[in-house]
Amino acid sequence: MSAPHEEKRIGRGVFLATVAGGIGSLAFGKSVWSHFSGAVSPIASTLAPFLPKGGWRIYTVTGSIPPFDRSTWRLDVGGLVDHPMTLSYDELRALPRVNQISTFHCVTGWTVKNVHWGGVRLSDLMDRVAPTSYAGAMQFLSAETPYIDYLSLPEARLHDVMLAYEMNGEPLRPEHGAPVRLVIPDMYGYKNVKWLKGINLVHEAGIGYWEALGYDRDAWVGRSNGYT
Ligand SMILES: Nc1nc2c(c(=O)[nH]1)N[C@H]1C(S)=C(S)[C@@H](COP(=O)(O)O)O[C@H]1N2
Ligand SMILES: [Mo]
Repeated sequence: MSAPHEEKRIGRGVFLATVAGGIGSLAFGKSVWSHFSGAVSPIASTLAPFLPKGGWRIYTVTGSIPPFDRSTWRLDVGGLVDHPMTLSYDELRALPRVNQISTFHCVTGWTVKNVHWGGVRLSDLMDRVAPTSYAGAMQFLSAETPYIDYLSLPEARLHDVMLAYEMNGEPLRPEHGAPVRLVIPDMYGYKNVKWLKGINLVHEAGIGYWEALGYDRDAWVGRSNGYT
C-alpha cells in the first residue's frame, strides 16, 4: 500500500496498477474493494454492504466508515471568522437548499457522469460565518482522521461548490461520506472530502491528505496531475 491509489498513470490515458495488492487493487486501488481480494477480515465484513455501484469506487484511507448519529452529529465552522457556527444535522438541512447535476472525476481515471446532488452552497455558508480579512482559505476536516483538504476562498466560492447531503435523490450513503461531503466538480475527487465534520477558515491553504502523497495541490480536472 504505497503510492496514492496504487494506480499509476503511464503515458496518456493509460493506467496500470502496481503489483502490491493483486487483482483487487488492480480494479479498485486503495478502496474498500481491495479488502475483498484477501481473506475475510473484520473490516471486510463491516464494509460488505457497500459494494461500489453506478461507476463509483468507494475510497477510505482507514478502511472504516465513521459512524453518524443524527442526534449528536455536529458540523463546526470556525477559525478566522466573525461568526463561528456549530450546526446540527437538522440545522444543516434547514439552510437554503440547492440542487445540481455534475460529473465526478477521480484522478485515477474513473468518472461518474450526471450525479444529482442536494445540499448547501459553500459560498452561502461562508457568508454566514463572515471570514475575517486575514482568511484566505478553508480547511476541511473529515471524521475519518487524518483525511484533510483545503480550498482557497476563490475556489470555495465557485458557483457549483457545495456541501452535499443528498446524492441521486436519497440521503448521502455512509460509504459516500454521510451525512455530508464536499463537492467541487472542477477538481479531482480527492478534494471532495467525505464525512465532513469541520471547516476552519485559515490564512492560506495547507497540504491535503493526497497532496502530501504526491497529487497536485492544483487539482483542476484535466489540467493537473500530468493531464494535458
Ligand atoms: N474522508 C475521505 N474522503 C475522501 C476520500 C477518502 O479516502 N477519505 N477519498 C477521496 C477520493 S480520492 C475520491 S476519488 C472520492 C471518492 O468518492 P467515493 O468514495 O464516494 O466514490 O472521495 C474523496 N474523499
Ligand atoms: Mo480519487
